[in-house]
Amino acid sequence: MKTVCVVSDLHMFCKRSHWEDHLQDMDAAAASADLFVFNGDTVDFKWTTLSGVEETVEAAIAFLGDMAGRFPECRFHVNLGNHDHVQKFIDALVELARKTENLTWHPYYLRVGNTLFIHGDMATRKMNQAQLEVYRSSWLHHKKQGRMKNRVYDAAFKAGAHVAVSRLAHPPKRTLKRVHAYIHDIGHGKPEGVENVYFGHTHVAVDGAHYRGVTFHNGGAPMRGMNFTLLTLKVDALG
Ligand SMILES: [Mn+2]
Repeated sequence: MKTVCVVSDLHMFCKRSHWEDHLQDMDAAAASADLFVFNGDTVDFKWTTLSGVEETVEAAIAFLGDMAGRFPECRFHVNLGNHDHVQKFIDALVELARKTENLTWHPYYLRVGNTLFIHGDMATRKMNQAQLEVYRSSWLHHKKQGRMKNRVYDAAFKAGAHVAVSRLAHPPKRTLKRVHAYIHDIGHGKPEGVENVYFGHTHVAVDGAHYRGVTFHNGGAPMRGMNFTLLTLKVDALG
């Protein structure tokens, strides 16, 4: 059996994320895991507090390269989410993966034995793979949002609006229905041997919910008022 740690929606460099509070736990997990999955929206290019996309790419690549370097016994995998499906980041990831033996990335998913890791954008709007690709393409050249807009969002965030919005936008049953439909579309459903799905995106934690023979997990997000957990699991195969 191999040990896998999965973390989603860190939203690094977004002021509203407390991602830095979890760095020690992430190090501890990486020290004992065989595989560490960043499950999308690891980096927030839309709400970055750094000067822009370039500086954010640089900081994100430095962070990932540093982790992979410090834990050579662990394999790192980066799935993209909507917030980090950004062309300049993709270009830099290609280069990082080329020179980093224990790091891989994929825009959409990672399958390991009976377990599938996906970001989960299709929970917000029903999307098959073709529709998800169209949606993601709209993020490729997304610009960092301006300071005024960010301040307005900060104020709404302090009032807890994000908690209400996330829960309203993602009723548990509909979320599972949409994610379930998507994994069938990409050929990684129960008929193809998938029993566990780890996703994120909604920021709403899901602790082993069963839907049509598949078990769904979501570790939440490190935002105020939301639950956040580094999830650890065992798998019987490392593909
Ligand atoms: Mn997302």
